[in-house]
Amino acid sequence: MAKSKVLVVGGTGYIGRRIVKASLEQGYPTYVLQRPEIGLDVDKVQILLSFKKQGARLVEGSFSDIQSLIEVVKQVDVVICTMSGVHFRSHNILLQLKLVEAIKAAGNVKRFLPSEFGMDPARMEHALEPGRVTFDEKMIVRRAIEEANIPHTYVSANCFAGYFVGNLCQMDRLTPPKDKVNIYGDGNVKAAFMDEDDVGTYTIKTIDDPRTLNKTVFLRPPENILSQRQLVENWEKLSGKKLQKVTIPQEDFLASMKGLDYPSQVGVGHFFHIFYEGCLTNFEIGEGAEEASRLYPEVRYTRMEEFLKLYA
Ligand code: GFR
Repeated sequence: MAKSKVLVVGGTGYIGRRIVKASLEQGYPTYVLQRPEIGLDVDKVQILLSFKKQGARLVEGSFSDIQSLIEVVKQVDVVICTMSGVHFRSHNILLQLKLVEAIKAAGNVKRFLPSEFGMDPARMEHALEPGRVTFDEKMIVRRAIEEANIPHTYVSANCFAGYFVGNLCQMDRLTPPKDKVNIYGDGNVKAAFMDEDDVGTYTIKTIDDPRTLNKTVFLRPPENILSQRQLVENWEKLSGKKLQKVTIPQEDFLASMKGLDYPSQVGVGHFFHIFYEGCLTNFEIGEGAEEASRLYPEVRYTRMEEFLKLYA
């Protein structure tokens, strides 16, 4: 069977570029959407050109021209969208409704992976304001996909290591703190962490796999289920230096939301659900879902101990 042709929408972004890389590495004919809105963003243009050099095909289309999207979608079998839903970058989750419309009109797409790659929004009905907007919007997109009967896979990638591990889960930085580390509650709640390249690898593994059709695939490999304290201990071993631990009680953490700008309030809500409530690990992966490392035991996923070495 010939390999599916894969289109990545959002291919220059933080996760999209790992997915393009994985698609090329795994030998898929890879198409990357090139939007005129890229304008003078020279970094994005150069990323696109480097993909082209590696064998990807750049295809032009705009979200303000549905016909152009339909023409692009008609050329491929699989569509993966990685449009950002992180508020301090950009948040365009609902723009995907246009893409859903185009996929529906084109009628040829065998699998659509919308922009998810975080917590499972179906499990976040109770989420706090204002952060819940992320999940509410992802659910609106899911509903549109399912109403249009589009074959799909939802990838729940949990915590990207670059945002959560390098900084030992601190919200004001992306590198390890030097002296003091804020610990959320007792610090023993388990979360799940993923190297971003592994997110790309597993995502591409799912696209031609009948076992993942119309399912949620959780990227939650057993050795990457860790508490914040385990991450901190890991770093202390690597750096040879003990950090001062400052316990943040739940009430204080939630109160800290007041007065912050909107993107930070969204972030506090998400961190609350992850590190106090344990929303990434307080359930079994059951009916209608799969876990990636069980499906693809051949993938040697990055352990966080190894990931943290980059920062030493
Ligand atoms: C883990 O799942 C998710 C994470 C998700 O489903 C949706 C969004 C996220 C966000 C996090 C919280 O908003 O992705 C990155 C992270 C963004 C963030 C990091 C926000 C505020 C911060 O101060 C921050 O510090 C590193």
